Amino acid sequence: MEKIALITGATSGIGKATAELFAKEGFKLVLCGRRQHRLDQLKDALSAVTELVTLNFDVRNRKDVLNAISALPKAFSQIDILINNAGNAHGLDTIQDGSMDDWDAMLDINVKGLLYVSKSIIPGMIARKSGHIINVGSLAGKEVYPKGNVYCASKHAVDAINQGMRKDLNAYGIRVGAINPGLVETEFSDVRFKGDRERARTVYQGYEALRAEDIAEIILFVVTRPYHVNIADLLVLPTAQASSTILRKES
Ligand code: NDP
Ligand code: 8X3
Repeated sequence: MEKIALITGATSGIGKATAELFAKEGFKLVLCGRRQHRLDQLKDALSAVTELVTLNFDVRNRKDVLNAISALPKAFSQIDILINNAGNAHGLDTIQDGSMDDWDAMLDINVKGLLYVSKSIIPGMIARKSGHIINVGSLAGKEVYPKGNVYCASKHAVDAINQGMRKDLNAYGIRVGAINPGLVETEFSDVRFKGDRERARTVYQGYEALRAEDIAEIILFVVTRPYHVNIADLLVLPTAQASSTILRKES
């Protein structure tokens, strides 16, 4: 039987690339996001390739998260693979200049949203004593860079939650692991810089950033290992990037 994967943040970037690759590999999909037109486009594009349903909810709204996931049609209700990917940075400011709205967004989406989605799916995995959770963290969950303060805090929280889930779910045979990318060229910087495309573009200029497809391939590798293999924590960087602050640019 095909495995069922639920992917949050499937409307763009890493989540979208993962949805497209997983569809090709024959996974049944539950694709989540807020932009309905993007969910519709995904449905149109991927329905010919695999069976899928889309769910529209904001991960910040715990009632909507629980309602949407608990109302999944029976054929999609037993999630085998949860990919906790939805998230973003909002702003890049010193702690003294940071906006409280940006702080709320990052902590509510990247941390609490990930928890709400997980809480909706883990009970079923426990009952079936099977499942695999992939948490998309970041290099920002391993290091703190200037002006990264709260985004880095949110991804350090994902790192802690990843470790905590692995320990708490060990008794049930559920695999838990994190993928922590460095710079990936997606809509991430458009969101961080609130639609300032010029500023967003400069983040990826002068070197070869990771592509969303690179991370999707790694996620596919992680979930297709034999059951006794759990890839617990991966850091994936562009070759040009050695750390949050060391980036070799050609120009
Ligand atoms: P994108 O901005 O391209 O994608 C973000 C996805 O998250 C979108 O599908 C968006 O969908 C969804 N999302 C955002 N906010 C919410 C919300 N409140 N409720 C539901 N869904 C939401 O960025 P990436 O693909 O780059 O980011 C994916 C993950 O990878 C994030 O967790 C990010 O922190 C992490 N990451 C990214 C890196 C990078 O350099 N790009 C590096 C390291 C980690 P919609 O707007 O439709 O809701
Ligand atoms: C995204 C990578 O370096 O912009 O998590 O924080 S970075």
